[in-house]
Amino acid sequence: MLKLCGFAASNYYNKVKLALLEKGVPFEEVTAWVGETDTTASPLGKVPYLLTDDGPISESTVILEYLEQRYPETPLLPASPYQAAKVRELLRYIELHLELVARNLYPQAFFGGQVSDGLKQRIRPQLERHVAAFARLAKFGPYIAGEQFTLADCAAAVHLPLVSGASKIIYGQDLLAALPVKDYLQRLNQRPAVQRVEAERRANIALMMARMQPKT
Ligand SMILES: N[C@@H](CCC(=O)N[C@@H](CS)C(=O)NCC(=O)O)C(=O)O
Repeated sequence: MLKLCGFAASNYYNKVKLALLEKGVPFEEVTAWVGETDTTASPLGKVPYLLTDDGPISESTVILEYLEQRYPETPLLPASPYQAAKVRELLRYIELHLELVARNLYPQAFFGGQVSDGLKQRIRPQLERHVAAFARLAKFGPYIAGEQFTLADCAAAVHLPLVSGASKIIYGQDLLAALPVKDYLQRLNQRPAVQRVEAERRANIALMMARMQPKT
């Protein structure tokens, strides 16, 4: 049985969890908080990582690709090499050009920390440019890459709400507001797998916050 290691408040963890649920691949969840991970499985100590019969794998998108190859039933990539590349392109844009840039804002937006005004000013134009580029690729028709639910939706479902939320909190403006992201996320939320991931995420956030409180 596959073991997905990490914690359910993590968006990277949830991207993989959503793919596993959508594909109907059986798996167990093993809680590994940051600082408590197995560095032989995830050398940088990041989550998620996956334990397979052949050994461990780290890096969420590498895990997604492994799952596609290892469990080809219920594919989350189109059969056409070109269309599959377009899904991977969108997935990369979401992770690299939206999530990783917006992530600079998360310490203040979500974790009670502070981000310098200089950093906020540098991130905003970058994020605006990346959102405009993402808008040229995203289809929302009805899924992010077109007619099929794909790996790019697994990424969009977990990363886009944080990009919206962080920009709204830090800049007073949701930088994704011009795109039909809200309707799209509502559509995704009708899927049982997305509902489960979201419910377990909320429950785990409460647990994570309680762990972060200084002990008196
Ligand atoms: N590129 C990694 C990023 C994973 C990641 O940053 N996970 C966060 C939790 S959401 C983490 O483990 N942070 C702790 C750290 O970076 O040391 C992936 O795609 O799996």
